[in-house]
Amino acid sequence: MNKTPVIFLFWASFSFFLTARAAASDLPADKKATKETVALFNNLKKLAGKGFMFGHQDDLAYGVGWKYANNAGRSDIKDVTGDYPALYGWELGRLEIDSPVNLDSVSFTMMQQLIKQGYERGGVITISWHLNNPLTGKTAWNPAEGTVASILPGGSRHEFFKSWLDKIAVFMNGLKGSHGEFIPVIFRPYHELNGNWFWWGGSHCTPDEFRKLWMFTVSYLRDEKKLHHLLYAYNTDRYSSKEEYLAKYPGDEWVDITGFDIYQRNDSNEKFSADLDKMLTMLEEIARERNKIPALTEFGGNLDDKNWWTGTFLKILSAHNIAYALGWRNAGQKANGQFEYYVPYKGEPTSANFVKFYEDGRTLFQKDVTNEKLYQ
Ligand code: BMA
Repeated sequence: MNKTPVIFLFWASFSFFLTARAAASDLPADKKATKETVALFNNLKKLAGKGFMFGHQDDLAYGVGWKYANNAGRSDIKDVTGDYPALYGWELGRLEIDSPVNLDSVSFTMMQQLIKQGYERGGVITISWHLNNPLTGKTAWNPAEGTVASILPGGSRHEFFKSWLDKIAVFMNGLKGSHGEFIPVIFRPYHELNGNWFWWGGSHCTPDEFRKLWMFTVSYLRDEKKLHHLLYAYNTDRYSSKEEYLAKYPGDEWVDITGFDIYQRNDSNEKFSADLDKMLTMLEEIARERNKIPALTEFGGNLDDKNWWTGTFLKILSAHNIAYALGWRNAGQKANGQFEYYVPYKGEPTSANFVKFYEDGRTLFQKDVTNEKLYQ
């Protein structure tokens, strides 16, 4: 008997399977995403095998002991390494109430310019949104019961909430590169969604309400406002199981990046390392199973240890394949007396160790990603 037809059939169905998979993995949640956004999506996936991008929140706006104004071009990361981060985090909280500056006093006009600078250097932009409570008018940290239900379609605050998303759309539409193309943005709304501190978090809404909020937000921005330069990042805080991570997950067609936030606070390096390692392992499994990009969407370590960057953080991250890690903001001395920073600044005790971290082949900074041409 001639076996060729059987082999051919097998081969044909196998290659169809491969093509279908590749096609499915080519496009983000927005099937009409601009070509730069699609390129970023695919390049971030590839990047996860080479190393991870180092990111910093508000990096170009201020650092410890300085504010933008007359310090154009400055960055705490650049002061220490001579290079900028690969990823820039920005924050839109209070844009929704027409404030000219965000909740951390960064002017939105300036933010748009700085986003453009980072992008023109080949860097990546991610934006979070600590939006006020749309039911009470208080801050994001006011978890009044019923807030999420009130802004869903049919809810008493739904139309009002749409006016907030309209303002997000105006801001995003203002992000253009020098050739008139939209600057791709990794948008990260409703973050730390399993924690109880924000009005959208934890027990303050049901899984169904959260999913509806997520899907409404994505479809409103994408289909109504026609924004096609956003990738969507779903992110929890620390979590203990894949079930917990996915409890409010809206579905693969609504998400591009899967991440979580982690702060070491008073944990020993051993405990922090074990926790981080365990969560990254689960995150990578989730991302692999769902064809998403795994990322550490916010982190903060214990910088009392001078060797934390290579001795603790890099040791764990080297054993994993995530696309990026975003260090939170270097606020410095705050009005409430707290001294807040998460990455080194000139003269800070972990700086020398951070240079070693920078020099390691697995960490990617601005010069590395400029070479990667992530938008092509
Ligand atoms: C928190 C702190 C606050 C800040 C908020 C939003 O973790 O850094 O100072 O206002 O994030 O950026």
